[in-house]
Amino acid sequence: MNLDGASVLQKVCTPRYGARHITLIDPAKQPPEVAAQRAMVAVEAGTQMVFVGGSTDTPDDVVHATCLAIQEALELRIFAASQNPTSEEKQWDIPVVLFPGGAHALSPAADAITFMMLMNSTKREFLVGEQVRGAPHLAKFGVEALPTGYVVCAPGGRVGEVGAAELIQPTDVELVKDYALCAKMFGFSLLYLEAGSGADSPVHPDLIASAASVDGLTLLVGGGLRTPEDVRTAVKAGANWIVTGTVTEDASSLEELRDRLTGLVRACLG
Ligand code: 1GP
Repeated sequence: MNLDGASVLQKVCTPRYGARHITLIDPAKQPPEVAAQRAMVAVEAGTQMVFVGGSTDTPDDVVHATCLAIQEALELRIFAASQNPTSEEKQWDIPVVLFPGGAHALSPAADAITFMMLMNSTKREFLVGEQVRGAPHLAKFGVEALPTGYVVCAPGGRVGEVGAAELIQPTDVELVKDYALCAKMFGFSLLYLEAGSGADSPVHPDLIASAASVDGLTLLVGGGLRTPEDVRTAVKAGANWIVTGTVTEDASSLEELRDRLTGLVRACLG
């Protein structure tokens, strides 16, 4: 959704106190209508952006159906809020952003895409190959590209394996800073430090702090963040956005999801 006409990039990069929360919805993990219900609960709990993506092999039509279902649910909530003087339409003005595993997972129904270079991949495909294949589709769709340096840190999980990443280890504090500098010099606005979905341990706070010492980048951190304490540690180290996915997928009910996300969103304030 985009009510005020500002670009998604402007919204993402405007500094805020503490960090903001992103709910990652993997279209492969539930039908579109369930994805939309989960996204609405997430927004009620205070999440500020929805990422759609994650798996490496989800086809376009599944990604598109999920984006559409989420956008339609947001539109309905905006309409309902516009009819109710005590409700805020702005609460539902939430960007739906593609977080693709490759050029196959795109949708014109998204507001933007994290247009990523997997900077520590050893394969051309993830440095620039998939991006070259995806760019003409995105240009045709008019989906806004958010230029993003994506750096996979240990343990790295499936994205580390599939993306053939030379994983950043917890002690590689200088190296991660060099990646951040490099991202800035390429003109990327966002830097995403990823430990891998479902990781046993999140990105080490020393790595986050080192990357955050490079100014001019908006820092996203995700992978293995499950508890409010995990989130507070990442925020104190300098994360601007916290991404969580698994806690949404494995919640046993929408109520449990609401409780979990409320705790994580609060923790984003430090
Ligand atoms: C994956 O960083 C995200 O790209 C989210 O990770 O599923 O571990 O929350 P989790």
